[in-house]
Amino acid sequence: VIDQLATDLVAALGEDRVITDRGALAGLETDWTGRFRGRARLAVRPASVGEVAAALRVCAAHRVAVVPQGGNTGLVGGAVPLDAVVLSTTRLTDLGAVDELAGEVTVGAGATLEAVRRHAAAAGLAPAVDLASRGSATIGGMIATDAGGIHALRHGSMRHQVRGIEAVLADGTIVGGSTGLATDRPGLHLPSVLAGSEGTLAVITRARLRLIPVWPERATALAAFGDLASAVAAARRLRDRLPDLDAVEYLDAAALALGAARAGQGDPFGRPAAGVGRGVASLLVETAARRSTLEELGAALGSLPGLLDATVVDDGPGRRRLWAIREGVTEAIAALGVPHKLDVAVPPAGLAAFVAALEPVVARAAPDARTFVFGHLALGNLHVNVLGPAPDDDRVDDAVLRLILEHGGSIAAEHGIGRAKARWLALAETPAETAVRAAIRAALDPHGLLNPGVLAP
Ligand code: 2HG
Ligand code: ZN
Repeated sequence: VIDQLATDLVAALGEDRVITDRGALAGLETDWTGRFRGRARLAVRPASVGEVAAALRVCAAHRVAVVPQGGNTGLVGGAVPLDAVVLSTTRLTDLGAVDELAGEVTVGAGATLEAVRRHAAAAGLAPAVDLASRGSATIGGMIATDAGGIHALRHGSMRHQVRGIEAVLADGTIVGGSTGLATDRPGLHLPSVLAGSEGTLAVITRARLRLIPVWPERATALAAFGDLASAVAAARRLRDRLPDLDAVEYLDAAALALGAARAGQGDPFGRPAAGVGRGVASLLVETAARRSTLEELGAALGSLPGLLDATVVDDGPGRRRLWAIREGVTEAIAALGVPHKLDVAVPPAGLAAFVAALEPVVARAAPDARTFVFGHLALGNLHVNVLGPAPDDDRVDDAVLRLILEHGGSIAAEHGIGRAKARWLALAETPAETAVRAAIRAALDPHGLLNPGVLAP
C-alpha cells in the first residue's frame, strides 16, 4: 500500500517532489524542541497550488492522513506526523510584487517571515507581526497557528493581517483567492476560518498580507521592577503614556540571566534569582515612530512606581544587545534540555497571582524542575518553560494548565494547541464549542485526513 501511494504521488508530482528516504524523512518527524516525535510514511514537497491539490487528491484516494509542515518551529508538536504523509510547504516560496498603494503583498505559504520582511523592506514596508523565529517560521504556519509575536499589542496577531487566502481542501479542491481589498468581504471571511485552524481544515498555499510602514526610529529599554505586579502596572501606564508603544516583553529573573548568558552578556541587573517568577521582573519595552522617541520613553519609565533600574537606548548595536537577551531565551533553554513549553494567557489583573501560584504547583508535579517564565506581558501571554521532566511525563503540563484555567486564563495563546495540549481542550471549552469545531472540520474534511491528532480532544 505504501509503495502504491509513493508510486501514485510520483506519477502525479514527479520524482523530485516525493521523499521516501528514511534519513531525509528523519528531520521532518521530530519538532524543534525534540519533545514530539512521530513517523512519516513519506513526504511531498509540492511547488505550486496545483501540485498541492494533486498531492491531496492522491492521499485522499488512499485515505492517508496528511500533516502540513512549514518551518517546524511551532513548539506544540502541531506539524509532527503520526504515520502520515508530511506535506512540506518549503517550495511554496513565491513573493508577489509589493502593492505599495494598497500596502499589501501576496506570498507563498512556505515563504519565511524573514524573506517577506526583506522583500517588503525594499518598498519601505513590513509585515506587522514579528517574532524571534522569523528565519524559520513560514507565513502559512504563522497563519495556521495565529502567531502573535512581539508587536501583537499594537497590530494584533496573524489573523488580523490576512486580507486574502488561497488554500486546498483535503479532497484537492482549491479555494480562496481574492482581490485583497480590505472591503472585499462577501459573506464568510475565509482567512479568519483558516487562521488558528492548525492545518486541520485546509492546506494554506498563499496569503495576501497587510503591510505597515517601517518605522525609522526605535527606542528600546530594559527595565527592572521589584516584582511582577509592579511590572504589570507599569505596562498599563506605558500603554497610556506612549502612543508609539511597540513591544512590552517580560522576563523573570531566571529567563533574564539565561538569555543574557546566551547572548554573551552578564546579567544586566546582577540581582540573584529567587524562585519561579520572583526576583527582578524585567520588561523589554520598545517604541517605534517616524520621530525619535528616546526621551519620551525615558521620561515615561522614570515616572513608574517600583522601577529599580533601567537602560534606554536608540542606537542599532545597543538595541540589538537588549533584544538578543530576550530572543536568546528559547535557544538557551533548548541547549539545556527538552523543555515542556506552556504558552498560556491570563488577564493582566491575574498575572501576578498566577505566577505566584506557579512555583508550588510546579514543585509538586516536578520537584527538581527548572522553570523560566517570559513572554508578551502587555497581552497577558506568558511562556512557562519547564526543564526536567521526561518528554512524555505530562504531569507538569497538567498542573500548569489546570492552574491557568483556575485563574480564568487560556491554555493556549499564540503557539496553538497542536498535539501538546489536545488532551486539555475538553477542560478549556464547552461540549457545544467542541461540537461546533468538529462540525466545521467534518464539513471541510469528511474523512478526517488533515492533521488528525491536532486540535482534537
Ligand atoms: C517567544 O515569545 C516565542 O519567544 C517562543 O513564542 C516561546 O520558547 C518559548 O516558549
Ligand atoms: Zn511568544
